[in-house]
Amino acid sequence: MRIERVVVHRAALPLVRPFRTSFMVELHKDVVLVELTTDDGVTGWGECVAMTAPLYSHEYNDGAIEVMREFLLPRLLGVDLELEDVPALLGPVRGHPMAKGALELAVADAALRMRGQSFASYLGSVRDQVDCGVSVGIPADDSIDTLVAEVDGYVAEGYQRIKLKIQPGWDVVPTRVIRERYPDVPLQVDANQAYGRADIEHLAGLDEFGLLLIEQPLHEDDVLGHKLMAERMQTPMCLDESVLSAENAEFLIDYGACEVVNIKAGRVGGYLSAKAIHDLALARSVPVWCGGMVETGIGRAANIALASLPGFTLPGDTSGSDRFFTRDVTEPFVLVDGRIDVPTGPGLGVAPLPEVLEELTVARHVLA
Ligand code: OSB
Ligand code: MG
Repeated sequence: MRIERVVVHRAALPLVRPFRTSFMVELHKDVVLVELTTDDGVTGWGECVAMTAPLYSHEYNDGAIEVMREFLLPRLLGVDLELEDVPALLGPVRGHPMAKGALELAVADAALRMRGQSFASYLGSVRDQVDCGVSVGIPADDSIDTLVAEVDGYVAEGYQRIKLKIQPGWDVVPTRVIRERYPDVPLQVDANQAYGRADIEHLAGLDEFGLLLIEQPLHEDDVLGHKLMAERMQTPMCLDESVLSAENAEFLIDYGACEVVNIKAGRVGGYLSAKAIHDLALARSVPVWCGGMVETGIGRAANIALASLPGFTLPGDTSGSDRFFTRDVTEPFVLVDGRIDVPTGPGLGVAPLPEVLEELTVARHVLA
């Protein structure tokens, strides 16, 4: 296939409630969707999971669009393209995994629609539904009551695992409250790098709650700190921001800094790289789960397909569309009995609803 046209759609999706982490408060999801058309007239969609500002990682949406236009797309245009060639073609451009991943996903959707194959089947899916967890932000009003009400709602909806966002001053106490209220619910915490090595003893206080894992407590570069903390704590050490490729995942695991991997395709340059990390972890019996970046139905469809691979043995941040949005840009993904059906249609199996996209779009960029 050859790429004929690429349009980026930027939309602002209101969130059902503010999403607060140790690094930011999000009120609207800043959506970047890539629409790619091939010489056969087939359309593929991808989603860039960067945010407005470079606070989770170095990428941000204005920069990602610029990098796609100036440096990435020119490497794909005019080439008779196979999906599997995309990582090598984009490889010479250093970094910018989320921008690369968005283009790779649009190529994958188009290529698989042409073949009539679902993304899940292409990746090596072994299940028709995936077990779903939910990521619970820090309450905007710092109130335990607000947290409890939100968690009560998710437990009642059937989520199979709760992840609490933590930060200094919001860690052991809220975790204890939720653990005492729900003694058996699978529970984990995510700090998004908010702590330092001096906090290891304090965070070891989380061990009494029988958590599934603690996610990215220290700076992404502090590999030794994560290893020391993994040795000090019983709670398994899970890395998110530190894991950037299959090569560094292998190092982090073998070094002893990473006992569980949060796999996010955007963070590692796309779904082919995500699958390589899955394969490596599976070979080493390291559990993985599918992370999320508050995706619309486009990225959510791809994540649910990824989460249906055999090594994804822990519930992911693959919540229903209504966890974040009153109206998704695609048909919504709906939680049933704590699970979501893996899309079976060709490619991603979903596409933006034209009227919804039209209504929510704030800017359009024709890149090619
Ligand atoms: O660290 O996992 C994270 C959302 C935005 C940026 C980083 C993270 C998150 C989440 C998951 O916690 C959100 C989701 O359910 O999509
Ligand atoms: Mg995380």
